[in-house]
Amino acid sequence: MSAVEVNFDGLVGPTHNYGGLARGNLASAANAGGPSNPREAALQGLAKMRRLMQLGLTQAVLPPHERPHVPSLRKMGFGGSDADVLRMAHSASPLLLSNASSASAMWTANAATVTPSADASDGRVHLTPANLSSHLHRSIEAQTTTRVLKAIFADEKRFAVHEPVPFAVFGDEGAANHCRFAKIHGARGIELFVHGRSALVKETGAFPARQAVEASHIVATTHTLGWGSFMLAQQSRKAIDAGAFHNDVVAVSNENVFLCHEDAFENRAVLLEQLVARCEALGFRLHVLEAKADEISLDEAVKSYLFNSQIVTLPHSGSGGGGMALILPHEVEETPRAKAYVDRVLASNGPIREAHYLDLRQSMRNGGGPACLRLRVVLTDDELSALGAGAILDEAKIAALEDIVRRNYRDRLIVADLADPSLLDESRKALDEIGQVLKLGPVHDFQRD
Ligand code: SUG
Repeated sequence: MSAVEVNFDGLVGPTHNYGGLARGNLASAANAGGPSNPREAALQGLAKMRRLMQLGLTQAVLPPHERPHVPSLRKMGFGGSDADVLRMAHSASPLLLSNASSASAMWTANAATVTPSADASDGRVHLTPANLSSHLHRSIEAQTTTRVLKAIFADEKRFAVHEPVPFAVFGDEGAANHCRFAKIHGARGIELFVHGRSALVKETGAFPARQAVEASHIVATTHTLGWGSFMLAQQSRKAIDAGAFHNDVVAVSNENVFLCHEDAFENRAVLLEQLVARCEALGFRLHVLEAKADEISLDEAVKSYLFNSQIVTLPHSGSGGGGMALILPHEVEETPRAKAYVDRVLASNGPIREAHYLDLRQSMRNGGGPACLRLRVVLTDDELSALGAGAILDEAKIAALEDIVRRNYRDRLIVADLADPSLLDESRKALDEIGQVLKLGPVHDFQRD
């Protein structure tokens, strides 16, 4: 079946800030409390979307969420007007307000896990919004994400948008811990669900392992994947403790290509052997482009975000036979051994032929690279034309979003600004305008009251 991969990037929100909230995410910790530039952040993200469109790819966007999230603060017992809620939350605990104010929904690799219809036994596209229960500031994303996905993937004959994984103890971080391999996007593939721990076993290690194997299993079975269509793998403790809080910091796949670090997984040799065999059974050879630990250390991988690149199949060369491009952050160019690795991949005459380096520094400072910023959804032509809302981008929509950002977003924000009621008003105005461009309907709580 012919199908394309659509990247749904998260639009950076008007309150993008550096709260230092994410444990095990070294960039988030290093930049805690520093000033952010939401306008620049959003424009950098939109420039990436435009660049992918210029490469001939189908690009879509998901909206920012309301932040500070007043309904969450009200649930915590703060009352009165919205301005009162902000003021009281700030004086009670700036950290609490900060948790209700992260623009983290921008990293849509954590919005959901997606199974294309080619893999699912019931022939539908399945989406499970991530519960993100490992961190308070992210756990409040699931409800709005579910509404947004239901607005876009509304046609229940073709799409199934499930509820997030139940039981907070079963932490699910979405597609950041999910890889898919197939001869071409539209063919039946094998899906790899990566976890860091079992929710039933006491954790050890410097940093939390966010994804529970129980959550991965629930998502795989809910998506009607039969035993032959998915595998489970464990992130290595070494990688998590080096700052790979999601597997997409040390591994990325596209069709028949797997780019990963040697220390990404526990039992790596067995995993790779089984994966190669499964791909062979589906009729294609898997190209494993593994970076050895002595070529690139885990520290260099985490610092540069080499493996958080996007690998995209370029339409002009047709899927499967080659012609892929890497979309990388500038930080890779600035890390000599990571850049040398990319150059070797390009020179190897394999499927990856091009590398594009982009400036995503505002997002990178919070630990979000190119791959974090996008949710991949493989869609057939029929599914593409059945999408609700107007999330698929064209040049006019990108220009309209840039205009909204330039008019409404601030160019400097520090955590103390989050208590400012006028920031909330500005943000809601921007969200209303974005919703109109994307024809989303009332997905935010403030639009539904
Ligand atoms: O969950 N950072 C995010 C970055 C997510 C990146 N996504 C993927 N790897 N797919 C996180 O750690 C920091 C927010 C703050 O500190 O204010 C944050 O949540």
